[in-house]
Amino acid sequence: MQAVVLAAGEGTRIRPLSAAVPKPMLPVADRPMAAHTVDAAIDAGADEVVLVIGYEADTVREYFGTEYRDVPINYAIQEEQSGTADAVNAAREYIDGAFAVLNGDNLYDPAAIDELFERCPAVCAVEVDQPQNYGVLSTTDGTITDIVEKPADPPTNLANAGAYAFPEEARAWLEVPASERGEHEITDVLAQVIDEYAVSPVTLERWMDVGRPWELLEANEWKLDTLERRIDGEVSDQARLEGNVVIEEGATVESGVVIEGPVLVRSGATVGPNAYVRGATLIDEGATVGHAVEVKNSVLSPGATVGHLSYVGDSVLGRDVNFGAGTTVGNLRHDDGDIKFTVKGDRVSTGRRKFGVVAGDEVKTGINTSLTPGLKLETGATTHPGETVDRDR
Ligand code: TTP
Repeated sequence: MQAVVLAAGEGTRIRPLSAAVPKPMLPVADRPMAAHTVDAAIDAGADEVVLVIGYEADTVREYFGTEYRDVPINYAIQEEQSGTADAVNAAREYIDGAFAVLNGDNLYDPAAIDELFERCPAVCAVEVDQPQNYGVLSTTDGTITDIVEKPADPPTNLANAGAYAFPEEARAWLEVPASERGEHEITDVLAQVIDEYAVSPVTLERWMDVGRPWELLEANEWKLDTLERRIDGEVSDQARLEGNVVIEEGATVESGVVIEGPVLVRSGATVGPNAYVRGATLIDEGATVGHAVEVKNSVLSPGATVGHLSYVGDSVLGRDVNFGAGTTVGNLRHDDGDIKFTVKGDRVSTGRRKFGVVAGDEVKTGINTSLTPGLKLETGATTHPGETVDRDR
């Protein structure tokens, strides 16, 4: 079966992290997010992958190339993001048999993708508490009979998880009219497949749709925890590594460092001396965690530097960020309330008691900067020495 993976989106809700990298290429543990999806498809037996690309397309092309894990990769360009059916339609020239459609910004449990491929025509479903916020699937005798978008009175608690295995005939059904919100939706293609075929639901044990910055942290919490302990880098005898810790070849951990997994330190990164890293943290390629720095439950993108005497908790730091000595991130409100964050101009709850800051690429903080919880620093933003920053900039 062929797999069409949608990766044309910018990810406007995850800005500024998507300023130079499309959301599906943001790091989740040891790979870009979309690579988890492509790997799951290949493990399930995909013999060709078509990546639908658009925003910052070259980043995707450079990573996957024309062959990835011995499977041919093709690219379809979606010029304008006018919906998921339109995205799959952009890949139509490559489709010549049954095909799967997966989202490059979703994380699926890989066993379910195996089952999806086996049971084609099939769709992945996930049990949710509030089905009225999703596309809801109705089933009779183990077959899907209907899909309704965001129903006020949901017939089941089975939400559509956006992973489909379609018969070849569906290739001719990709040109659907625009929906009420003006997009050509893949769910309208699914509705036709449901009319013509017995479509099986495949229940996912675990699934994530990564849309907003704190969901990138949660994606890393999930996938870092699946890594097996491996120490290939240079680690001082005076360092202590506990639990699920991966130190890649070419990474350095100096003396006095304590790391409590799950933590991944990627090639070219350095930690220490005397640093404390804990709780689902990714220190990506070439990043630096220096002397007397504590990093907890965070993502440090390639080249990010937290050089000295700083605290970073529950935060995402973009590429080549530089935190000056003494930069301290607040990640908890005194009233213990959920931390809010600005998404496309609106303050929304992250649902998290602990959340720090999101710093776009090349942000630089002056020495002794204090950053309040839920702060967004745009690409290239700077702070003065000694400043307390409590408004996005
Ligand atoms: P979304 O998460 O709805 O869109 P997005 O990725 O652009 O993010 P945001 O809403 O924050 O701007 O998209 C779901 C998936 O489908 C994702 O993998 C991107 C992909 N997609 C396309 O490839 N083309 C499209 O026209 C649309 C709407 C989505």
